[in-house]
Amino acid sequence: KQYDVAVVGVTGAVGQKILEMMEEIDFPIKQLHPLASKRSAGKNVVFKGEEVEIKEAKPEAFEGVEIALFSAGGSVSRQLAHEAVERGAVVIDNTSAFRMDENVPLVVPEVNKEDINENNGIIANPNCSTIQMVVALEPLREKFGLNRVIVSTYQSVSGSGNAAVEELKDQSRKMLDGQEPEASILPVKSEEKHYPIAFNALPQIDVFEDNHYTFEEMKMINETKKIMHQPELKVAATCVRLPFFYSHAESVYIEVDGDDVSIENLQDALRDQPGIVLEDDIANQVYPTPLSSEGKTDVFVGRIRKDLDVPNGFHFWVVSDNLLKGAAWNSVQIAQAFIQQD
Ligand code: 11C
Repeated sequence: KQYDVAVVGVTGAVGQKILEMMEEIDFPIKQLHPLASKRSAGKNVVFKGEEVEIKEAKPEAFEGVEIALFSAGGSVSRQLAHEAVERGAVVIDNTSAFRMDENVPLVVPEVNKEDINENNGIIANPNCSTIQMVVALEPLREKFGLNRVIVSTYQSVSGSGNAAVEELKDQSRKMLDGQEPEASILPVKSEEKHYPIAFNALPQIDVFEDNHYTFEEMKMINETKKIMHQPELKVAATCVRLPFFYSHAESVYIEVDGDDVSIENLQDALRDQPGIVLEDDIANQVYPTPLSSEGKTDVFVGRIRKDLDVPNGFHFWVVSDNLLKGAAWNSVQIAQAFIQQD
C-alpha cells in the first residue's frame, strides 16, 4: 500500500530532513503534500528528483491526506492537527503541543513502539534532547532498573532553527574580525534579552517556568517519565546551548537498582541495541562528539564510568544528531511503525 503524506513546515530545518529520510528509506508515498506558511506557498521542494509545489497549510490542504507529519511549531499544530485528523489523517506531531496530553502517545520506537496503538489520531514525537537520552536509558532500565537520572545538555544551535545557525555564523565571523556581535535570536527569539552564542554558553533553552527550570528542562523531565512509563522516576535536567551547528551532547548520571552492576555490564547492555552505537574505548580515545554523529540516525554512547561515591551510580555521555534521531528520523520511524500495524 502507498500513502498520501503531508509534511507541514516543509521548508524548515526538520521538514527538509523529513523529506531526506523518507527518500532514503523509500517510504511508500502515493502523493507528497508539501505544506508551509502562505509565504512559501507556490515555491517548490525537490523530492526524489522531482519538483513538487508547496501549498499553504490550511484545513482544506489535508483532504485525502493519510499521514501528516507536523513540524511548523506548536501554534500551527494546535490550529491544524485536529483538522487533519477530522479529514482522516493520522498526525505525527513534532512539537510540544500535545506531548503531555493523556490521549496522545509520545513515542520513541526503540522504547515504546507499542504505544502507537493507543493513538486517537495524533502521535507525538518527543523533544530532541529527550529522545536521545531515553534511547540510551531504556536498555539499562530493562536490565538493571532505574531510579534516578540527572542530565546536563550541550545543545547545538540548530535546535533553535535555521535562523540560529545563521546567527552563529554571523557572530563568529564578526568576533574573529574584532567586531561586536549582534544577537537577536538566542536564547529565545520572543524574549526581551538576547545574548551572543558565538564563543559562549547559554544556560537557557526556551522560557523559564515558575519552578526556575526552563521549558526545555521540564520537557526532558516530564517526557522521560511518560515515554518510559515510570512516573516515579527521579529526573533533573540542566539544558545549555553551545556554539556548534548540529547534534546535541548530554552528560547523564543514573542510579540503577542494584549495587553490583559494573561498567562492562552497562556496555554489554548497550552494545548491539538497535539505534545505539557504543563508542566507548578510552584506551584508544574513542568517544562520540557532535561532529562525529552529525548526519547519522543513531544514538552514540561513550565515557561510561562508575560514580566514585555512589555504588549504584554511573555517568555516561550521549550524542545524536538533533535534526535526525532527535526529530525527522524519529518521526519517520513512527510513520513506518504506524503503517506496519495499519
Ligand atoms: C532545542 N530541543 O534544541 C529544542 C528544539 O520541543 O521539539 C526542539 C523543540 C521541541 O532548542
